[in-house]
Amino acid sequence: MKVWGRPNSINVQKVLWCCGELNLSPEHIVVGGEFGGTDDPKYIEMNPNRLVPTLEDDGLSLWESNVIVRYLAQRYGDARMCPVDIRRRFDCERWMDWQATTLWPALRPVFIGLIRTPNDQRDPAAQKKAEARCAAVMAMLDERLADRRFVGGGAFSMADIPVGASVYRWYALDIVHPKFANLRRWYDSLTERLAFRKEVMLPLS
Ligand SMILES: N[C@@H](CCC(=O)N[C@@H](CS)C(=O)NCC(=O)O)C(=O)O
Repeated sequence: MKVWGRPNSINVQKVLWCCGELNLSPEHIVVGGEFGGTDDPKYIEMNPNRLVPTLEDDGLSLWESNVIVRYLAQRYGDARMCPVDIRRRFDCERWMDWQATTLWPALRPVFIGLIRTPNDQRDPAAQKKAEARCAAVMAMLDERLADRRFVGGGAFSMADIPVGASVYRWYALDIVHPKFANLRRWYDSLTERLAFRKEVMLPLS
């Protein structure tokens, strides 16, 4: 098994964290961003998006980080990691799609504005607006976690991975974080997981 992608990419982090949870030890090939490699014809054959991550497993090439997490959880995980019951399964799926379509689009501008934008090019008004939008989205997650230990229910599952990698970034940013007791309790529990610490809790860059 091979995972292609630079370690500071949130989408690569999801995949490496998932591998850690499943006790898988893929070969990790660092490509993308300053490392290049994503425009090589061989890479484009695996991933025509020219983005990271890409997974190679058993003759299969997969891209789209949340799809890779689903694949790994179903193929190598148990019924907690990837629920068999169709309603529980799709409850998890929904939160994984929510991360890609709602949470990350809200958080990304805050992250880019503070971590990847030089001081003299920052737009404080846009930044403030983005932070407020992000807090509103986090409030929804806080509510979801009011009566659940984890995003998918009582046990850690694939649903925690995309959302957890995003929430690490949010807490790691130097912004005002409204007090969300449920979210914080869940997040603190993630910080006790070895693979989360190793693959996700890295300095932001
Ligand atoms: N929806 C895709 C997005 C992939 C993506 O945007 N990856 C970024 C890094 S987070 C990327 O490849 N950027 C260009 C690069 O690193 O060369 C996924 O979830 O895998």
